[in-house]
Amino acid sequence: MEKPGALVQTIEEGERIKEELLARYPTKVARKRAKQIVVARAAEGEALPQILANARTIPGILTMRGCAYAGCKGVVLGPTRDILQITHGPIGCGFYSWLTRRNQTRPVSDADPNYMPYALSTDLQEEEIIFGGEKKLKQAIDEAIALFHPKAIGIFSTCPVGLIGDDVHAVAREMEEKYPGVNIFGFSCEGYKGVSQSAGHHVANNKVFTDVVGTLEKPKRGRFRLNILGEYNIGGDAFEIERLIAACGLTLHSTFSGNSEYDEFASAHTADLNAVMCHRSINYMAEMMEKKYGIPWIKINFVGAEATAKSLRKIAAYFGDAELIAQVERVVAEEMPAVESVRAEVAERCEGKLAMLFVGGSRAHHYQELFAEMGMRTIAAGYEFAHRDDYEGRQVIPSIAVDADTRNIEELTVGPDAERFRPRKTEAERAALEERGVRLGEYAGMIPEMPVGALVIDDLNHHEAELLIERYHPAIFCAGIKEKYVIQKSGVPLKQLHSYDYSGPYAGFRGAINFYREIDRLVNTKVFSLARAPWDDSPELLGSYAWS
Ligand code: CFM
Repeated sequence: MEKPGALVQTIEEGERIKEELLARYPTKVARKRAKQIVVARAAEGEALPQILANARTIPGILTMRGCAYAGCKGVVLGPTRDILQITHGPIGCGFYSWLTRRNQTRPVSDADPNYMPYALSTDLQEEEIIFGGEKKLKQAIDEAIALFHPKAIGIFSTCPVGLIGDDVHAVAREMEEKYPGVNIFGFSCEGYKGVSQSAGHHVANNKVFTDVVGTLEKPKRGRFRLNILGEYNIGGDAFEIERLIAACGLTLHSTFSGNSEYDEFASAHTADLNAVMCHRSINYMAEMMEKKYGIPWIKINFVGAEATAKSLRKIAAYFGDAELIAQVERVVAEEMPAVESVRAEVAERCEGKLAMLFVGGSRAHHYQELFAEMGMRTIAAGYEFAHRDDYEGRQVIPSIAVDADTRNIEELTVGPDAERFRPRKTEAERAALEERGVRLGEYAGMIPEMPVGALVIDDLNHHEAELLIERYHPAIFCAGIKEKYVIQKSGVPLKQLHSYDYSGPYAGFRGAINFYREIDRLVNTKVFSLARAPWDDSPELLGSYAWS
């Protein structure tokens, strides 16, 4: 496996490509983009480069980003099956956030509710945009309760709702009085609320924390009880993770929010550890739960076989039980041979090939592990919307400038709960864990783990993607559906790392095997290099109208 610090190209070469990427921009645009593109340096010795992130996209640039509503409704709440989710807005927002991410769920029994196959929306029309949509929202809630009898309803605001001034929180309160048995809460996640999806994550975290977590005292049984935060069960990832967690003898109390249900969120404060997978989307929840209930968090990653083994060991080390530690070793030893044999086979064909990863907020980091295991090298990577801490590590948080866009999102003041605050580890225990390499509340970010010379590009755009492909001809480009066909027309296969195209799981040991095989197929087929884009042959299409 390629170690961080290995050279993928010289720093000077990286800097040269950066200059090229900037060359076409007007001066002011180039000045801003220059801060959003850095060349990875050695992890030790040299200081990490500082990157500009979570800043507004320059108007006119074709960004890969989505909106705050997508981050709140689609991402954080979307994968939970028994919170009835009503999109307050025009129909398109509800429709396009409806399972396009391929998040899956598995109710415990057929009798258990699963609302994920439904897309509920108030379908706002011109009349409501002019005269207000609150009445229609109340009607929608009446109707939804009569049909589904849910425990909880989430209302998600779209752009026009904010513009016309509908108060979804007042509606939620009023309807909760009418239906005292139903927990109804609204999210101010209007699409324009922040510079990207990231704002929606924060809005979602806040509301779930204040209105759901801690409302139910129903701890699951087990000696080693943890929550997994920031895992969303894309392509069945959560099922593989659940299999491993159970095999190790751990009790998964709740996942935020892959394959999850309302009661698990509501009683999540009773668990003893939060294991954070996607730092970007859910670190707020981890921090707030620690402050209020005393639950520490650790960063884990189940993408990559090595990373999975490392994460299971880290969890076991946190609980510190000898039998648990031994059981994790048994599980790793059982799982690894199958992984290793496929890995060795594909590495022969994939060794040295180049990958580029441009995904939202954590996969551009996590999936580098899988490529490295296959002997592939990451030449360029970046997040659509992550923050500086996801690039450089959490130690930079105090130095991140707070701008107007950030201030737009409420920052909750959280203190210890009068009755339920219970530090799970003493200061001495925390220090002992640190000594053994289990760092609580810590995430070192993507850049320190990247090969030296690789390009790190925040909020990549269309022009830059095309230029990168021209310069490097990577064996594979990882991004999403908006990029997929444009990239493939240039002869480079694109793997969707949001929805996984049509496959998965990719997490855990079995997921790693799936990924090795899929990538091997993609990078070793000739089909993409044989394809010619229509504009290669006829750069200009001429047509004529005929009248009769
Ligand atoms: Fe976290 Fe995600 Fe991601 Fe994300 Fe997303 Fe996603 Fe993503 Mo698409 S929560 S930041 S907002 S790991 S939907 S499951 S793949 S952009 S890299």
